[in-house]
Amino acid sequence: MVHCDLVIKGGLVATETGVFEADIGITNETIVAIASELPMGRNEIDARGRIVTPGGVDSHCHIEQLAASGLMNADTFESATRSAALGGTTTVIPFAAQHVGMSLKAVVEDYHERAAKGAIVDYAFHMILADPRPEILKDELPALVEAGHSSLKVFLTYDRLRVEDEQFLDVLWAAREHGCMVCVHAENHGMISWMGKKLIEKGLTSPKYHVPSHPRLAEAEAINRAIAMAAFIDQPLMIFHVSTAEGAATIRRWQGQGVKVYGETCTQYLTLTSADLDKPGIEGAMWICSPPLRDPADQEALWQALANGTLTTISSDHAPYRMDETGKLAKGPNPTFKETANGLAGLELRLPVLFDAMVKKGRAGLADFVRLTATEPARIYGLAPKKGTIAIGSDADLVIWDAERRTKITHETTHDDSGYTAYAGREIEGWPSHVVRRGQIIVRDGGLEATPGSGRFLPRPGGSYALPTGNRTPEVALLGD
Ligand code: DUC
Ligand code: ZN
Ligand code: ZN
Repeated sequence: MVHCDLVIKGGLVATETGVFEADIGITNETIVAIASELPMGRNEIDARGRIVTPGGVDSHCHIEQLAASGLMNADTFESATRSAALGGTTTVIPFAAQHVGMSLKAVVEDYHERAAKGAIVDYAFHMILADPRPEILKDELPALVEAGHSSLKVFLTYDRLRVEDEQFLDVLWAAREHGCMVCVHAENHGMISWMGKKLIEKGLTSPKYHVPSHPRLAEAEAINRAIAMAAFIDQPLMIFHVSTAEGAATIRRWQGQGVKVYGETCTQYLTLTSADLDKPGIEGAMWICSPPLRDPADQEALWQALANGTLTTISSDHAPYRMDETGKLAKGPNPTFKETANGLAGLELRLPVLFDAMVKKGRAGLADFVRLTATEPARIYGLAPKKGTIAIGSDADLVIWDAERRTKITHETTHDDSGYTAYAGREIEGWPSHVVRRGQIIVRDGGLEATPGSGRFLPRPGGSYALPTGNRTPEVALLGD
């Protein structure tokens, strides 16, 4: 009789297509059997009465990333992925962020070195292109895609990061040639910049004014423009961090015309609102992120957009900054909203907060939770079926949930290095008791057992996903391939 390295006994196994009771057998880091009664394994976890989901795939998070302002975010690969693992996420896609003048190749090498040293969970990188000059697109990009870096992000806003429309077209064109996914931060730069200046001139500088400084229409306008350009070239596009009802409706309209455009939203847009920024003094700065938190009506629209397939992933957009001079208060103890670093920590709490909202409070089912937090992100970014699902042949990345455990979230209960959590005070039900990464138990009864550097890079070949539809506009077709 063949004994597996590890057997997860008798759990309620959840996949995107259904939920069933089974044993899961694991050998050599891989799921090798799923059956109602497997022979005893060399190791076992008793999961009777527990839910078993695929390890989370967080396809948008910023780790050990240098901002254009020169500010380093609060986490190293070790602290960020420690918090990810404790919250049930076993795969992350952070960024390798180029700034103007830099070699993209050197940037990617640098992030590789940092991740190899610190990462506890498996990882790939999206490359941020802030300076898509011809030699980067022609000489550096092809080799990087060949090495497995087949997704990239561009910004349509922010000084020193944003690309102009013509540069964006260059990026879309190169991505199409090399088979890359393109992700975009879609907000109208002029509207944000103009509105920010006007608010500050009027003395409206406290954290809550960050919200109107990123007008809702700035998001819808830039999403529409970005999709129009991607449709013009016939290049698949991911709209990151959709925060408004109008943004989601814009994506849906283009999807209805057959354009290959995907949409992501994040935990915070579904579970926090702009009211969180309206606190005395500078406290509201803890909730400053971009796009900003919105209204309950937007939350409702985003849930609906997830239910009808307009949006297909929920990421954390983990972007941690401490509430001190190394982070949000780098410009002094009382900065204007414009001078405050944008971002929240979220790697650890993404799955527990969503499990509570979707599975326990009934916003969606367990299968939807799995699809939106693991299976779809893995599929969209070329990691499926190795990651994001429970199936024979897939990596044995699993979370065993104590679905009844109640947790009162406090600043002290999280394990990243930002020093606070935007979800403090919330009581949630359900928490990962065990987390398995490639067959190894990395979290046991809530305690971490993995070593930094044990996470592995996941190369993703260009042209293996994110394929064009073949419907280029006649104008662009004149240019040949
Ligand atoms: N965009 C992101 O994707 N993350 C953090 C801040 C931002 O503007
Ligand atoms: Zn962004
Ligand atoms: Zn982000």
